[in-house]
Amino acid sequence: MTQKEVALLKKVFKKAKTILLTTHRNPDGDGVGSGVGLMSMLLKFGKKIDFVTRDPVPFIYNFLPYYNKIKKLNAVKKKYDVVVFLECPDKDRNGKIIDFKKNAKLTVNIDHHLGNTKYADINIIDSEASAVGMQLFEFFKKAGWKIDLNTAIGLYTAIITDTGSFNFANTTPQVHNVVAELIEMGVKPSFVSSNVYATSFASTKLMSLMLSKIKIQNGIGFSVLTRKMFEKTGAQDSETDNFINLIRNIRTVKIAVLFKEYGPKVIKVSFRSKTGFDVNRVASIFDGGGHKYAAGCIIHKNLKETISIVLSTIKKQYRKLLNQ
Ligand SMILES: [Mn+2]
Repeated sequence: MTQKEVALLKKVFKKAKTILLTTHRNPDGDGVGSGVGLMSMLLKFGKKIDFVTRDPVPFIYNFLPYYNKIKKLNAVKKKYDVVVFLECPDKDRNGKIIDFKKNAKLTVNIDHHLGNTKYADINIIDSEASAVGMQLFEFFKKAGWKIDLNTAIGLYTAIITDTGSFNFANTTPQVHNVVAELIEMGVKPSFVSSNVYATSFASTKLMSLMLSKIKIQNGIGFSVLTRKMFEKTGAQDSETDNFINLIRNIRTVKIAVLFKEYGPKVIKVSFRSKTGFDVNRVASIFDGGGHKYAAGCIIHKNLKETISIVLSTIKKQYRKLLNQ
């Protein structure tokens, strides 16, 4: 984050009286943790803060400060001095709950996705940042704002979830330095992990069904989560965020794909890859996106057609690399 960006953000937050925070649909640890971290910081400055999401915040984050204050809304009614979009690569990713004209005097977009469309008045985009939590940490430090324990817990949660507990390719020396500071501030890693990685019995049953359906073709490992499997086990969609990593972990898998059936002809496709395979490129072909090693898209075909078109697209893109 440049000094200019820091100075601008500082000025915007100082001036605002009412601030709305939001993140993308199906909120994840980076969106929620960053939101909570920023909320805690801005509350100390006496700002009036609302934090809203289109979908419910997963139960695993209920240990986070202000968890009960995050509101699930279909549409925002009030007008705020500033609306901050965290982790939203495009205008509609928050679930279209904000009308740019009616709800915001000024909009701020803080994100690290490749291909962010820079839709806000102020766009702080850093695709090199490992998490939005990392961007906020940098901002607070450069702004000279003291990070309290509540903010530290939020940022730590953002960073461990987006780096897969320091396992993914975005785990940099900076990540470890920042996390070391957050732990020095009082964050207890075991407390955060025991919440974030706790599962329900239902989701474990769903996981076992998903695992039993894994297939591997030319280094592409894939599986499905059908409506039937959700109904049979009673697991929640929000409990399946980590499932794809179990496919990716298989030694012979180079690209992992998980097909999640949201409804008839609504298939959410998630991609994870290892070095050399840019899955953002594949997801972009289907109007999705994300990061180099983690991306996703939604395809409006039935499950069988979706699997076939996605696999053939990946094979076409990476024929040579996959056969190595
Ligand atoms: Mn993120």
